[in-house]
Formats: sequence, C-alpha cells, structure tokens
Amino acid sequence: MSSLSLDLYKKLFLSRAAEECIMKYYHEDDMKTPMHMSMGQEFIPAAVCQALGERGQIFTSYRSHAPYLCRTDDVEGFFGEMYGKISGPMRGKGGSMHLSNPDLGHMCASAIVSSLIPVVVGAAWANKMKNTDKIAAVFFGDGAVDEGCFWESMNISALMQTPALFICEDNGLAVHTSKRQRQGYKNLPDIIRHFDVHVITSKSTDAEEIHGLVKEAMDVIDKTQKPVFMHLECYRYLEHVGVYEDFDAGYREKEESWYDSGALRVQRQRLLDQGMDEKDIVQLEQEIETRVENALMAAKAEKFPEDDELYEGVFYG
Ligand SMILES: Cc1ncc(C[n+]2csc(CCOP(=O)(O)OP(=O)(O)O)c2C)c(N)n1
Ligand SMILES: [Mg+2]
Repeated sequence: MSSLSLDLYKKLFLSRAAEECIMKYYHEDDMKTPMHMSMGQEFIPAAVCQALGERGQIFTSYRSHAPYLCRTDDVEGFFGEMYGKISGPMRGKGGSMHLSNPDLGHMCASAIVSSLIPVVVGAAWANKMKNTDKIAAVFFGDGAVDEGCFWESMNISALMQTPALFICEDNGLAVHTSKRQRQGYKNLPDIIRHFDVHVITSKSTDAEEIHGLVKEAMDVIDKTQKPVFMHLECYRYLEHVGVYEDFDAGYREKEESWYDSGALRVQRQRLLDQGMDEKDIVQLEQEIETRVENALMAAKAEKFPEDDELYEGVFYG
C-alpha cells in the first residue's frame, strides 16, 4: 500500500470527522462562531498540504477548517478555537473564521473576501528575497476573483515574478449567487493565461490527482520562481454558513455526481484496491473519530480567557 494514499486518506477523514463532530454538537450553542464548512471540498487542502508538507505557508479565507487541520494536524487547538477557549492557538479569539497558527504553517485566515491574496504576493516575494525553501500558498473561492485586489495581485505577481501558489477553490457560488450571474466571462483560467503566470486546471475530486498537480506547481516554482495559479473545481455540500444542507433554499440543485465521485469514497476504495484490509481502515477511522471527539470534549471543559486578556494579541489602527 502506498504511504501517500494512506496519508491523504487520513487528512480527508480527519477533516470530515471534525466537521461531522461540529454538526453533532453545534445545536448546543456553545460554539459561538459562525461555521463555513469545508465539507465536499476537503480534497483540495488535503492534496495541497500533503504535497507542500513543511514547506507550506498556508493562508486561507473563513472557509479554513480543512486547510487548518490538513496543514497542522492540531485537532485540539482547532476545537479550542471553536469553543473560544484558551487551548486554541489564538487563545480563543480566532474562532472558525480566523484560524491561525504560524508555528505550524497555517499563517493566517481572513473573513474579508480576497484580502490575503495580496499578502501572499508579499510573502512569496519575501521568500524569494531571503532564498528560503518555503512556498506561500493562498486558498480562495471563485467569489474572491470578483474583487479588484485579486486582479492587482495577479498583475504584480506576474510582473515581479513572486513565486506564490494561488489556489482557487471554484465551487461556483458566492453565498447564493452563481458565477454565471456574477462574471462577465466564461473561462477564468483562459484569462489568467494572459498573465506571466503558470496555470493549472482540474475538475477532478481525486485527492491523489490533485496532489500530482501541486507537485507540478512546486516544480515550476522551484525551477522558474514563476507564480502558479491553480483553478480547481469543487462542490460545497452544505449551506454557505452553517452546518446544514440547504437544497430546499431554491438557489441550486443537489448534484449527485459530486457525491458519487467524492474524494473520501475514491480514496477509501483506492486503499482497498491496494490491498489494505477493510478492518484496518475501519480501525483507523475509529481512532480518528475518537481523537476528534476527545479534542472536542477537552475544549468544552477548558477555560475561557480572562477578561484582562481582551486586548492582548489584538491590533487596531
Ligand atoms: C470584501 C468582502 N465582501 C463581501 C463579503 C461577504 N461575503 C462573505 S463570503 C462571500 C462569498 C465568497 O465566495 P467565494 O469567494 O466563492 O468563497 P466560498 O464561500 O464559495 O468558499 C461574500 C460575498 C466579505 N466577507 N468580504
Ligand atoms: Mg465560491
């Protein structure tokens, strides 16, 4: 059995199990943070974080559960933030939308759509100037492309050849508005190809295939210091914010094909095809579920920060 296949499955399953646990307990109203779930899209962060490994400096949007867990494996800190407790990497001030743990490679998350794209241009430039082996990678949605600073970032990154990895998770939606209603063009990658940027596209939900594409991106960055734009199509299983499905809201249909080709299903089958015993897969899944549930319970039992910590670690102008 390939260790890559197993590692990817562990990341996929961890993200899914953590969010299923959130779904199980969110109704208690002790997690006071809005939830933008990764469910259905986990294959992208799993593949990116697996490929980048310790080289990855990850920047994300508010939809950052899977990127955070796949990059850091910090389930305990993750739930600390969900419950606003001192065991979170930001001592409870970040919540779901501002997960950040630079020591473990998850540099920053922002709820302001598109806001970290220019920051990553700077981080990539710094890496180039300092000659580090780090790769600055930013995850953003198709809605972030509607912001002017996305295009400014593409331009300056192409002009200055900042070796950033731009990862567009295109789920076709910004909240409830489809990209057809928002974008006056048909094919985003075709436009980005006019910049001096390497473009990679995929419609696959296979984490292992995406992993191969990220390796290609890393190769381009290492050999040419060129920015790379990855356009990856995906499907959001749940409502924009919240823990439920919303197919009765009327703005989209449930598309079964995305579930049939779901990354967890594909990767689990791959492990079986490679000869892994199903009993061992089930045991692994149970171990991850137990770890997740224990982390959630520990966070519940943890302390809130003291009142006098309110302004610590907070920056304002
Ligand atoms: C600058 C800015 N404008 C508007 C919003 C409100 N808003 C929050 S999420 C969102 C949609 C973003 O869609 P997309 O980038 O595709 O990400 P997805 O939620 O699909 O992952 C919008 C418009 C915001 N947070 N920031
Ligand atoms: Mg979107």
